[in-house]
Amino acid sequence: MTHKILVTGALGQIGSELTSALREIYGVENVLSTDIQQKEKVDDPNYEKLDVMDATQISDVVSQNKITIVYHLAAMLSATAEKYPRKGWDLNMESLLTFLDLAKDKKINQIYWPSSIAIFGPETPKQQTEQNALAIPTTVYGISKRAGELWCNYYHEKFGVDVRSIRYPGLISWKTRPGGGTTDYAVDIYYQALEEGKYECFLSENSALPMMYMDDAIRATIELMQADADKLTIRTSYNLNALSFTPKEIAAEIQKQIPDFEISYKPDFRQAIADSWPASIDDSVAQKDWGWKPEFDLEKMTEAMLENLKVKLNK
Ligand code: NAD
Ligand code: AKB
Repeated sequence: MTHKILVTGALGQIGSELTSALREIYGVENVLSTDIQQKEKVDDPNYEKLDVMDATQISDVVSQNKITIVYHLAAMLSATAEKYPRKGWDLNMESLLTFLDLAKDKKINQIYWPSSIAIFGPETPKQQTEQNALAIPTTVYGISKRAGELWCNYYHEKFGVDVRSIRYPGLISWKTRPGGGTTDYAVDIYYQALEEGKYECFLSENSALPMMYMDDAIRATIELMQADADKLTIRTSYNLNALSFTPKEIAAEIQKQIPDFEISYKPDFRQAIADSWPASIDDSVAQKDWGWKPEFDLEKMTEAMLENLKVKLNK
């Protein structure tokens, strides 16, 4: 059977790269990218404007295009959701429930929905945070992701919905800039290192957070979606590990290639968000269930980021 795939939030940091990766596997014609932008403004032969707050429009797009699998990425991230709590909750929750209901009614076969390390809170053990560690999030984003995970599990248990999820750490990429997250500093720092030779970080020098290079995240997503359903023991969302570093450590890695690069620190409201999250993640369940293994460490990622950004920025 040919898969017909819908990606929401496809113009975002993950969506832009996931759409290309899915199209390499399934063909451009079988992967419909959607986002809130007008069609005329988007250079993509298989794109449609789709507001995920519009359940009727979603249902129409799914039936008109005979969609079988949805990668639902549209969301509001941690820093922005702290500014617009109610809007963040509505966007992150309503849209997920719309897709879960479509799967319950057998209109689609499979859903991918990303969660985040943000589901954990200040009471969670910080180091090597386990799959089922205490998760009492204190951000709107974290609350919405934790609630979403529990809804996914509920729809799976109660209605047999095949919904799969990963708790991504902060994702680092060079193709599309991130939008409104607390881990965005770890992308901005590479741009500023090349463009300005210095960076003022909005987190303090020793704030360790779990992170991952985008290539690993895309591979993990596709591997999870292609895994045998009977191997999956987690239907909330899988912990996934790759890297853990502080602003000071990433700066030192950049200085290996740009010796004059300077970093300074001016923590803002995002510091409290970062302080409530784990510093590193235990992903032994994902390793055991579907063989997850990251490929990029801090050194390899920094080489890839600087090399690709030099070309992109003409440096
Ligand atoms: P992003 O902010 O880069 O992209 C989100 C996209 O959603 C944007 O293109 C935006 O235009 C679109 N969007 C917003 N409102 C919409 C609406 N009403 N209808 C349709 N589209 C709408 O986000 P991202 O970093 O690509 O994240 C994608 C998913 O992955 C989110 O669920 C996010 O919580 C999750 N996640 C991301 C990271 C990360 O580091 N990037 C980490 C953990 C989890
Ligand atoms: C954010 O910082 O909000 C995201 C995330 C870790 O979910 N990058």
